Amino acid sequence: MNDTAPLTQAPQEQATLLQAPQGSAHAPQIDIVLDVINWVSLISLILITAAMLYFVFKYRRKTEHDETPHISHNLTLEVIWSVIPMVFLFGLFFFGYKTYAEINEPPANVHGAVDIYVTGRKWNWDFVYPQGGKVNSRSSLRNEKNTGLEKIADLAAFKASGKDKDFTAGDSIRLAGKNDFTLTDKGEWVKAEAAASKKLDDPKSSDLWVYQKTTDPKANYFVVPVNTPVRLHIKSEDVLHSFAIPSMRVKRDAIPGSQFRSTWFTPVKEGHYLYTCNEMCGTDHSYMIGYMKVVSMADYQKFLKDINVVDPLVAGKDCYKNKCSSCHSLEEGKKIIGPSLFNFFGTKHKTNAGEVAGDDAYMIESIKNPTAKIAEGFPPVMPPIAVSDEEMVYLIQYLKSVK
Ligand code: HEC
Ligand SMILES: [Cu+2]
Repeated sequence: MNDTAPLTQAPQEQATLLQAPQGSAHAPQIDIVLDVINWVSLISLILITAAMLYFVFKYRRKTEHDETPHISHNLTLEVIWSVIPMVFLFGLFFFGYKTYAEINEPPANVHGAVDIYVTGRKWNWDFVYPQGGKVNSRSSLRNEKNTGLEKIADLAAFKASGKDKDFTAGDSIRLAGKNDFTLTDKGEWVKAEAAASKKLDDPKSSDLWVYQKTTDPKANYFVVPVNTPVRLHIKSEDVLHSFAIPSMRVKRDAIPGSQFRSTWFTPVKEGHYLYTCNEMCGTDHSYMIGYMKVVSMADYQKFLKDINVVDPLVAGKDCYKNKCSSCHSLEEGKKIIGPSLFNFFGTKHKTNAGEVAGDDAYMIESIKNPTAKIAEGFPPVMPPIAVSDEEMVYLIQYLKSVK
């Protein structure tokens, strides 16, 4: 994987005036529906407007004594103009709905599919890989090696570091607290209006930083392999967000709570593709952006190794031992304070809210909001347990692996 390849060198198809490039296998299907709707709308608009203008002219009142003729209705005409568009619109609906349903309900068993857990918060995204490791829309590596932030005290030190060569006219930096500078087209750093450099400001930091350009894809990419089905499982930690990759023609709301919403696509071309938050979620909503990098399978494996600083099953086991094992055994039928979690997944569980399937959603709900449903025959004593999204992915994998 060539980390340093600038955006412009990526084999990225150009967007047209109306549409982002078709980056996923299902993109053409969606675009056909969209094109049909657009063309039909445009042609209808022209025909209806033309007919209207013609009739306005033809049937205008010609003398003071013109009387409007009495016309009640014409059954044949009315049936024709109702039924033909109806058949057409139903066809369009089914065609669109089929694709919509397909991409929002990823099948569970797709051979070789890649799963990524996407969590939005104000105002960045986490991408957790079940193989272990995480990428954030702010930093490309889990251990924050590559946050794009570096402490630099003043302009002289900044220039001495040679970092200024990476910036082009219009870019801003923040040095030593409130000292903001913008690069002019004459190549000079001038003191900037605070508002102008706001876009490169990290709300969490009052320290001495210089920021890498936010357009640098390596500062905020997540990586997927080409020609492989990718399942995204999306959720929010705080407010409503919406995760969208226009070129892949996918978009799914990120909803706070225990439920991951899924979507899937198969990227068909290597390159960089912009992702965005499509829900107005607060001040820095528009900076919840970054790039998805589509690479070869070999490069993808290499990327996984780069970010894989934990073994998911070991991390999952640690989480279980530290946070659950005092109340839940993993032996069949062995109760401690709560029920055994052996074979939790795939079986049904009796609760005060009826029978519930043992799936990821019920597991996450049990941990975050234990009193939502109480297991039959047990006291409602389980406290809500702080388990981060990343831990959750590992914990669930571990619990599934215990047989
Ligand atoms: C202080 C004890 C305690 C701890 C710690 C605890 N639980 Fe529980 N848990 C319970 C009790 C008691 C119940 C049954 C009552 C209920 O459903 O709330 C329960 C219920 C559950 C259920 C629902 C089981 C079913 O069959 O319906 C799940 C799933 C669960 N816990 C998972 C976990 C996980 C995972 C952890 C660790 C992150 C954990 N619990 C930590 C006490 C605990
Ligand atoms: Cu958002």
